[in-house]
Amino acid sequence: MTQNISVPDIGDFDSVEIIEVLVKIGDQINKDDPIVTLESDKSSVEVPSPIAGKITELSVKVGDKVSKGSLLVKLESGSHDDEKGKLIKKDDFTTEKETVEEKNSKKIKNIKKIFAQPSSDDIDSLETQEWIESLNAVIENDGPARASYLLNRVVSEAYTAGLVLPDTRTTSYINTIPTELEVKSPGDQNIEKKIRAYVRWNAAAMVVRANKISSDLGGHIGTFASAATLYDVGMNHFWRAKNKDFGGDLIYFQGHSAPGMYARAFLEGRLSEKQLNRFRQEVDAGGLSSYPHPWLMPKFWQFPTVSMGLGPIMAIYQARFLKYLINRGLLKDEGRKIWVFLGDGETDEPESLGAISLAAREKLDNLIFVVNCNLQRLDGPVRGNGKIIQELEGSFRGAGWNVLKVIWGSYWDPLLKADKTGLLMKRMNEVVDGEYQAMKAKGGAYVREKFFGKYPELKELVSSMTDNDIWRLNRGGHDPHKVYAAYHAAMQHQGSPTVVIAKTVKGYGMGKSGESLNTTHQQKKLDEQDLLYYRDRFNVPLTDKQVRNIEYYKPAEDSEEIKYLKERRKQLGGFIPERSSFSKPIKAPPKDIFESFMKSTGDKEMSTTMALVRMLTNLLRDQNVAPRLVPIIPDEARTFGMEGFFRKIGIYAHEGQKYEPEDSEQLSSYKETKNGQVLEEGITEAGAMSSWIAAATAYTNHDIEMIPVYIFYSMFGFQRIGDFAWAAGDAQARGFLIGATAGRTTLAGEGLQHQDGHSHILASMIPNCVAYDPTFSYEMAVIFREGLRRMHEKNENVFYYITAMNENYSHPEKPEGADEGILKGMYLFKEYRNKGKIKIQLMGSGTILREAIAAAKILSEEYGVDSDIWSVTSFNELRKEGMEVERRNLLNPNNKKEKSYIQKCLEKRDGPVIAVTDYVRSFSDQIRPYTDKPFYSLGTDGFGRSDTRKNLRKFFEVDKEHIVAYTLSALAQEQLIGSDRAEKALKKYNIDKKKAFPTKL
Ligand SMILES: Cc1ncc(C[n+]2csc(CCOP(=O)(O)OP(=O)(O)O)c2C)c(N)n1
Ligand SMILES: [Mg+2]
Repeated sequence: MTQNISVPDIGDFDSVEIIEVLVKIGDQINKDDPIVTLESDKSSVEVPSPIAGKITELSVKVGDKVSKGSLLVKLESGSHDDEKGKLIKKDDFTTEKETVEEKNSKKIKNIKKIFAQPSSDDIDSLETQEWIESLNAVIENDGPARASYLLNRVVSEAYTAGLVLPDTRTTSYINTIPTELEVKSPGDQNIEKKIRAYVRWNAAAMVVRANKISSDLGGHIGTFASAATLYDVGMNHFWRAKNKDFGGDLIYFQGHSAPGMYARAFLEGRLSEKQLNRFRQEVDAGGLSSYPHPWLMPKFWQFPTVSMGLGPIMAIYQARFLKYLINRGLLKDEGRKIWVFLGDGETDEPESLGAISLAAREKLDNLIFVVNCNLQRLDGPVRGNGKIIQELEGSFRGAGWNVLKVIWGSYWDPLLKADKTGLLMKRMNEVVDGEYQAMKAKGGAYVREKFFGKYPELKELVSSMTDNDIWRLNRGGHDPHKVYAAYHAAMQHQGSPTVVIAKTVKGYGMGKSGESLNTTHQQKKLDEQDLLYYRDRFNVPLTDKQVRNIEYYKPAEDSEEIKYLKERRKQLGGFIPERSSFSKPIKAPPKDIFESFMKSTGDKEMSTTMALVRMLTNLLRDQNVAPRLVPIIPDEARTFGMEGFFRKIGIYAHEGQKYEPEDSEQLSSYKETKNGQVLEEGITEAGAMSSWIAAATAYTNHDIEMIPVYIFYSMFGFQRIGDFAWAAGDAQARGFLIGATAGRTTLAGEGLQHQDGHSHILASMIPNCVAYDPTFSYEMAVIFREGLRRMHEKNENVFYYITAMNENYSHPEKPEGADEGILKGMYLFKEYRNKGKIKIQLMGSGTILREAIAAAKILSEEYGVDSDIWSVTSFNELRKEGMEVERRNLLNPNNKKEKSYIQKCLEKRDGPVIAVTDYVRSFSDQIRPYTDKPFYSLGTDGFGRSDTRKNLRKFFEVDKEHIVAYTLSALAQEQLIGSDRAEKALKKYNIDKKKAFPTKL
C-alpha cells in the first residue's frame, strides 16, 4: 500500500528549508528513520518516518522550503498497521474515580479545621491504654502492614473531620529500628573491635606524626574518631568492590575522614608505613593526599568530596545516572549501591540537601546516605539549641526518603525497656544538642545530674549504675550492632533512597584532648599523655615506649585480625576504595560526519549553536558515538534549538510517560521515555553539572566511556558551578561543556546577569580544561572532532569547554591547512594586502572576530593600513603553550631560545597586535608576554546591560568603528602614523572621549 509521508506539525515554523535529504528512491526504511532535516533560523530537526516501508517517490530536494503538510516522499508499506502520522500513541489513561474519602470530605467540607495541639498531658490514661492495646493487638494478629493501614485511615478520617494534625515530620528521639527487629551481625565482634581500635590508632598516629614533621601539615583526628564504626561495619560487611563479576558499590567518603581510610588500607597491606609517614606530603611522588583526590591518587580515590556539599549532590546524580545507564540498556542491573558519608555540619550546605527531593522522586533505592551526627562542626555545635537529627529526619522524611535513625547504643536498651511511662523518651526528646555535647565532654556524674537528675523517676532508674556505667551508655553510631542493623535495613529497602542518621561523639575516645570539645575539629597534635590515654581507651597493644615514638600498630600477617580483615574484603570482592578503568575507547567518527561544516554556508546564516546542534544530530547517526552521547540540558533546549532531540532520542524518565503531551502531534513533541537519552534536568545547574560529572567519569565508575555534552547559558556555567568544575578536573572527567549564548555583547537584551564576558578566564584556571571560543562552524567542527578523539578515543584526561553563540551569520569555507592552528589556538584567517605600508596583526575570537574582519576592510580601504587577521580560537591554549616554552627557556639558559607558537606565527609579520574579544581584556592579555610586539587589547570589562548587539558593542568599544579608531591611535602611539589621523577617526566615529571606562558605568 502506497502512503504519502508529509511534513508533520512543526510548531510555529512555516516555510522552512530542507538542508538534508537522508533517503533515496528504493531505500527500505524503518519506522522513525529520518527522511529529511529541516532548518529554521533557530534550529534544525529531522523528520522521522511514521511507518516502515520502501521509498517509491521523492518529492523534495535540498534547498526546498516546506511547511506542515508538504509531501516529502511516497512509501510502499507492507502493513496497514500505521499510526496515520500520529507521533505518540495514546496510552490508557486512568479515569479519576471519586474515592470514599473524597465523598466524605465533600459531606463535611464546611467544618472549620482546627489545629490539634500536641499535648504531652494524658487526661485519660485508661483510654490511651485501650488505644495502644488495640494497636498492639492488630500488630500481633494482622501484622504491621495492616496496623499501618489502619493508622493511615484513622489519620485521614481525623483530617477530613476537620482536625489539622500536628506536625508529624519527626518521630521520637529514639532509634527507628526497634531492638527486637534488629538483624544481628554475623561478624566476630571481638576481632572487629580490635581491628577498629588499630585503625583508629593508626589514623591518629599518622596525623600526629605528620605534625611532628611540621605543624604546617595539618589533618584531622576527631572526625574519623567519631565515624570509625560507621566505616568499619560497611567495610567488613556491606561494601562490595569492583571486580570481573560485579561493578562495585560506590562509596563517597567524607573528605576529612581520609586518615581512617589510609589506616585501614595500611592494615590491608595496600599502603606501607613509609606511605603513612608521607601523609600530606605529596610534592614528591608517593605521598598521601590530605583528602580524597583522584587526580593525586588516581588508583585509590574515586570521588573528590572535601569541598562540602559537592559529595552528596554528586552522589545523588551518580545514583540516578546509574539507573539511566541501566534503563538505557547500557549496563546490567546488579543491585549496586551508592553510599554517601557526610557530616551533620555539612548538611548546612545548600548543595547537600538541595537534590534530596529528586532522589525520592526518581526512586533512587540504590542510594544510601549516612549522616554522621557528632553534633559538632568546626567552631561549635551544629544545632546547639535544637536537634540536628530531628531536623534532618524532618527534611528527609518530608522529601520522601526512608529514614533510619541510629541514636542510642545497646547499653540504653534495658533503660528504654524499663521506661514504662515514657519519661526517659520525654527526657531524650527535650534535651537539646548543646547539652548532649556538653554531657559527653563532662563525664558520667554530670550526665547523672543533668540528664537523669531532672526527674526523680529517671534518677531512680539509674541509681544502681556507677558513674562509669552511665558514661558508657553509648550512642548509636558507636555501636556496631545498631549500625549493622541499620545498614542491613538500608540494603533491603526498595522504592526510595535511605538515609541513616547516626548519632556519634566528635573526637570519640580522645578524652581531655578532644572528646566532644568545641575545639575538637582542629585537634591534630596529641601529647604523650593524650596518646597513652588513647592507647588505653582502645586497648592497642603498644608499649609506653612505642606510644612515645608514635609507632603504628599492625599485627602479623597470620594474626587473626589481619586474616579476618582480608577475608572479609575477599568475600566482598576486593578492596575499597580503589579506582580503575576497563572501559573501551570510542572510535572517533569519520571525517565525513563533519564534512558539511567545512564548506561555506553561502548566504545562509546560522549561529555556532545551530552548527553544534547539527553536528550532534549528525553524530547521532554514527553507530559508535550515538549511544554514548548524553545531552544534558537545564531547561533550555528550546533556547538552543535542541527541541528536536526530545522526540528523536527521548527525554530520560524512569517511569516513562504517563500522559499524552500537549504537543503530541508535533514533530518536536515532549517525549519522555524510560530509555530516553536526553537528561532534561530542570532548573538546576548544580544538578546538571553533577549529571555531567557522573557521565564524564563513567569510564572509571562504570567501565563505560560516555560522551556527556552539557549545554548551558555560559554565564550560568563556571560562575555558578565553578567548584563542581574544579572537582570534575580532580575526578578526571572527560566530556564537553558548551557555554551557549556566550559573549558579553553577543547575548543582547538579557542584561547584566546574563551576559558572560569572563567564563573563559574561569575555565583557564582549571589545569585540565581545554577551552575554545570559535567563530565559524568549521572551527567548531574541527575542535569538537578533536575533543572526541582526544578524550574518548585516546582517553586523555582533559575536558572541553567550548563557547557557542546565538548570533546568526554566514560561515566561510575552512581555509586550507587551518586545522592545526585551530587546535593550537590561532591561525591566519586572512591577509589584507592592499597597498598599505603599515601593517597590523589583528586578532579576534568568537563573534567579535567578525567585527575585526569588518574593521580590517575599513582600515585597508580607507586608511591604507594592511592587516593579518588571526582567528584566535583559544587564548587559553596559547597561554599554556607560551608558559611552557618560556619555562623551558629559563631552565636552559645555555640553549638556543625556543619560540612559542605565538612567536612562530608572528615572527615574520609586522606591526603591533590589536586583540579584540567579547570577553574581558585579561582574556586576550593572557598571550601578551609571549610576543615582543606592542600589544593592545580591547574587551568587554564591566557589567553587561540590556540593549541591542550594536549598541552593546559600541558601549564596550568592540565594534568595528572602535577597532578602527583604536588601531589608528595605537599606530600613532607606535609612531607609525601621525596622531592627527587617529584624532580624525575618533571624531568621524563620534567616539566620546569623556565617557567613563565601562567598568565604572
Ligand atoms: C565548602 C567547604 N567549606 C568549608 C570547609 C572547611 N571545613 C572542613 S571540615 C568543616 C566542619 C565540618 O563539620 P561536619 O560536616 O559536621 O563534619 P565533622 O567533622 O563534624 O564530621 C569545615 C567548615 C570545607 N571543607 N568545604
Ligand atoms: Mg559534625
